[in-house]
Amino acid sequence: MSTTEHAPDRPAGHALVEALIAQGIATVFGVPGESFLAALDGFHEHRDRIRFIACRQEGGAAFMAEAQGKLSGRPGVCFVTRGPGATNASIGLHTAFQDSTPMLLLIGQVASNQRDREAFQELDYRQVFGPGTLGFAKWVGEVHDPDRLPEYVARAFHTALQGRPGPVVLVLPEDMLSAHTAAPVLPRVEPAQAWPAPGALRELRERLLAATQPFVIVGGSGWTASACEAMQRFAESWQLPVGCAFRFQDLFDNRHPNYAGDVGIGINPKLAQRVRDADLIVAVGPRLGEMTTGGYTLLEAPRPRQTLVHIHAGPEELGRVYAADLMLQSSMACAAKALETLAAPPGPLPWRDWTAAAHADYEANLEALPVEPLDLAVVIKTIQRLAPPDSILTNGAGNYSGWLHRYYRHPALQHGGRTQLAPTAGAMGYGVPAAVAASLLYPERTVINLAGDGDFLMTGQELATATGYGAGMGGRGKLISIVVDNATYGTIRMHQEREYPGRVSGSDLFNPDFAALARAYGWRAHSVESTAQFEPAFAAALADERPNLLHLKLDAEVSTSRTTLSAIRRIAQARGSR
Ligand SMILES: Cc1ncc(C[n+]2csc(CCOP(=O)(O)OP(=O)(O)O)c2C)c(N)n1
Ligand SMILES: [Mg+2]
Repeated sequence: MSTTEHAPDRPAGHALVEALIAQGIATVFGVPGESFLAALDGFHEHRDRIRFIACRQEGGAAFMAEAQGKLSGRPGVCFVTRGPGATNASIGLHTAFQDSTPMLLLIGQVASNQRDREAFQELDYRQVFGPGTLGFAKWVGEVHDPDRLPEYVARAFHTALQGRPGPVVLVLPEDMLSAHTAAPVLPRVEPAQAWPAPGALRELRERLLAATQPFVIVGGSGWTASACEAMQRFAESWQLPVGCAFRFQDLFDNRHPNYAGDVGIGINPKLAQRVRDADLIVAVGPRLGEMTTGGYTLLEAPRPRQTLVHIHAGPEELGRVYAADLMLQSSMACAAKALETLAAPPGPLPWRDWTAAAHADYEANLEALPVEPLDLAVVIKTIQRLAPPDSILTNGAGNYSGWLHRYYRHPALQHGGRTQLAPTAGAMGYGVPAAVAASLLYPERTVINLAGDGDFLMTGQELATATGYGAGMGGRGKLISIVVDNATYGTIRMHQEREYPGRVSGSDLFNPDFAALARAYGWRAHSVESTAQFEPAFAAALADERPNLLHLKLDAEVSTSRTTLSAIRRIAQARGSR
């Protein structure tokens, strides 16, 4: 969209909405507040081009915007009111920060002539969300001059997208939003892309040629479908094994013969050993956080035993934790294209068997001993078999997610976008709002949420948002939430049994009848207590014209896809409890 020299005089709240439209935003998630009525009026004014989805809690709204950022690669937008609204939304900001997701949080602020009095719900957002390397936001801007609003919005989009993507906050005093301006909006922002330096690429090639057991880890944000394709061609020509960083499993085709598995929580022990045994790690995009590095042990911080090549879009990430042997600052789109131009020597490379063994280990890890009466491995494999291949899978935090990550095989990111929406920040409550957002944004895609019983009730009220806006209704794409109810905060119980065996404290849960709860929200629902009951219930959900919830009752004893609670307790007791 081109800018005009002069825009008609209108409230800044309308200009704000025009600026969002100019950035390609057609959906904003939020909870309304009296602090931004002039902007709400702007959404009404431009309702044929943009919609404001009214959510039921700002935590859900912020997760939806974060999911929008993950799916589209452009900043997802969340709009909330001051104080209580902003603090509720903070979980989504934190997730976007840790997950490097572009996102914009708009906050209505007290009127300028009330500032600094601790006026009603007043907070100083530059202090609360103030930028830092361990923070909530890359930038917090407060707009005081309505004529400069377009400048702030354009800067917000640039900042969210460039380098390491992440969340930004714009604070909007209510009198500024209702003041008039004739300022034209600025055109759509495209991020500047950094390319790897040619000398560094030559050095990377030399390091590859010197390796005997190389290993590639892909992760982080800023990937495109063509970057993933280029990455695959690089892996093929150099015959490299590729693992995906924690919750970035959709960056490399999980069926590809070079795929080695996900380097995350509950990692295949053989894969963990392979990462340790590698002599060269090429990390393309991940920031190599605690979950991807097995608590900084698979790669020891700050100086790993393996030779480390770290490629990241943000210069501030390079050298922050790991003293890599070679660092390349590049966006993923450019890095992958550059990597595929590296000419590999002809014929089989010395590590060809190492790569084949990595994939064989991955395949073997898909096998599981049967579990009675309800087998989550079979549940995930059934989802895979019946759901369309471009389905979007969402989850929050909890042991239940381990089965999804272990058994679900994601395709590589395609032109339709990502197929995995999961918080690397480990925020419970993420999966339901992420699924609702995905379903609203891509009504033709099937969206499947897997939630724990603890996880689900943190944001389950967003089922009402789905119903209210027709998510997963009538169209081709379905919306299904699968609640794994083990009547416990199972992950915490697992840690308790390991550290304080037999001393359960604070982790038991009383649960509602989740199927009845879903029906009350206008969803259809099924209760599943055995493996045999799952497939017909899931097939019915896939055939339905309404969103469906499947309530799965699991024994708390089934702790993870690898172990049981009593086994954890036995080992801890043998070790001697504290
Ligand atoms: C917002 C938030 N609060 C607390 C935690 C700590 N936490 C991590 S997993 C977990 C339990 C999850 O329980 P549930 O959803 O029932 O899944 P389960 O582990 O039982 O499969 C908790 C409390 C967290 N990660 N996020
Ligand atoms: Mg649970």
